Amino acid sequence: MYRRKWRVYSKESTENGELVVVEPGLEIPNLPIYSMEQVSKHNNAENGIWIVYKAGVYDVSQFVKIHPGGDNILLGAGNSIEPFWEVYSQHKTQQVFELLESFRIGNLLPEVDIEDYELEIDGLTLKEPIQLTLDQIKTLFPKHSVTSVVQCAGNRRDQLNTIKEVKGISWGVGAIGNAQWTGAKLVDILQYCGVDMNDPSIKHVQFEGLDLDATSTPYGASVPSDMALNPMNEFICAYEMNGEPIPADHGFPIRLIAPGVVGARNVKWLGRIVLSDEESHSHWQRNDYKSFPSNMDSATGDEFARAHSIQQLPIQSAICSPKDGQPIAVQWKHDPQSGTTKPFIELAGYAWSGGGRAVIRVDLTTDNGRTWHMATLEQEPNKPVHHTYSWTLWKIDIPLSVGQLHQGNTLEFACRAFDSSYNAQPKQPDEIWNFRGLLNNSWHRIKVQIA
Ligand code: HEM
Ligand SMILES: Nc1nc2c(c(=O)[nH]1)N[C@H]1C(S)=C(S)[C@@H](COP(=O)(O)O)O[C@H]1N2
Ligand SMILES: [Mo]
Repeated sequence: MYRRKWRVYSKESTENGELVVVEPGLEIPNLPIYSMEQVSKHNNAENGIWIVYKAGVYDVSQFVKIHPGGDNILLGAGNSIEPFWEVYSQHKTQQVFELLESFRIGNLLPEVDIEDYELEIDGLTLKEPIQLTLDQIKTLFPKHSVTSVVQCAGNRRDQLNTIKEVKGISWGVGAIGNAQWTGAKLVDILQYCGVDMNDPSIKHVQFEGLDLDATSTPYGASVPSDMALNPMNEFICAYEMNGEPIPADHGFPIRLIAPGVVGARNVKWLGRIVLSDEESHSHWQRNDYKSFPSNMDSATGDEFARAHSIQQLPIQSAICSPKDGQPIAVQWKHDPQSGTTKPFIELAGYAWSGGGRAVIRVDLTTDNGRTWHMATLEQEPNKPVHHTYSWTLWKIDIPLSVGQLHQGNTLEFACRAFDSSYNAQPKQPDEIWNFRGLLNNSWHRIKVQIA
């Protein structure tokens, strides 16, 4: 461990540095205040590496070189590390908290003032807009939890980029997350406000974020009302993510969770809900998040207007371990059939489908689809097969032959999944290519070398 003299900012700490309990990320009076925007610029060696934990801002530029978890720490560079520490929970110890506080440089500017926060509900069948405070949302309605994936339509865009350049961040397999979200059901809120949910003029439910884009327009999205207002679909105005207040980056204090629907409609920092006969006018609803044939390198306003907005996503799967290009160590295990030990390699990843369709099978191939091995699935129990919104984690031990084991030998794996409607993933990405690089759900392929 890193023995150094801690400067401990805990309320309980004493003058001589002997401490009782360190609670990390508390606001400390009189430290400099930084906005998330300022922090985000410190995400590289040149500007230094800052991270955020709760209300704390930390400069970890020196520590990143000796971090026991290696480069993983850079996932949080210029950003909040809270979601990562939920996963790598070995950080939640007094020693790590002390270490963290020793890098403290400031407090985070609270982006949304909870005292002033209001959610406005407006539009068709309402006489006038209605405002709810955070407290009302938390207390007036039953608390409902749903485990739901938020996946960007651009997840796995990197593969489309290798075919022909696409516009957008070149995401690998990581533009997806799965969490338990807790909050008030959208239908309960609307009912309380007096919305007539059976009125046929309501065709879309629009959602607005509190964040403004470069043109000072709020982020906006909409979902067709038959989807959003069906209680079986479990749309919620969430105030908790994995049992904690939602981290700032993921939508504090309220986020719309639209289970089974593309990430872009899961509006963070939710400020307004509008019942309407038309889709949101936001750029992201009308002129983006739509797919076109691969011969088109752009689309006109008319072409965008005619194209269908991405809502429920198609069946997706990916291999997360080992990583593409990573050298791998072969493992050996006892084979009860032959009574000998045999070589194998362990693969693991995720699978998920939109619209609530559960994953029913994940297959792996080592011979480009001639033969398949079925993976073991880890699934959320007790959810109806057409109302499952969590991802499925899968793993598999793939047997190798002794002839494959020589050092430097390259092995190629691909995975594909099926959902409860037996929707399948396309074999090739070129069938999917579109100029924004959206909806890539072709077989996920990795190449690894025997170490
Ligand atoms: C995005 C943020 C971070 C990620 C993803 C991350 C990831 C990891 C991983 C994967 C390990 C396990 C390494 C192993 O067991 O071989 C680890 C260990 C560790 N990390 Fe981090 N880390 C992050 C941020 C930080 C920060 C900011 C600190 C500084 C306080 C820190 C301190 C440590 C320490 C002390 C250990 C060793 C814990 C132990 O004794 O088991 N990490 N980290
Ligand atoms: N208010 C607001 N909500 C938003 C966005 C945004 O920019 N502003 N981005 C959307 C997009 S495109 C995605 S993929 C997800 C990402 O969610 P995450 O940051 O929790 O992973 O948030 C969605 N909700
Ligand atoms: Mo996205």
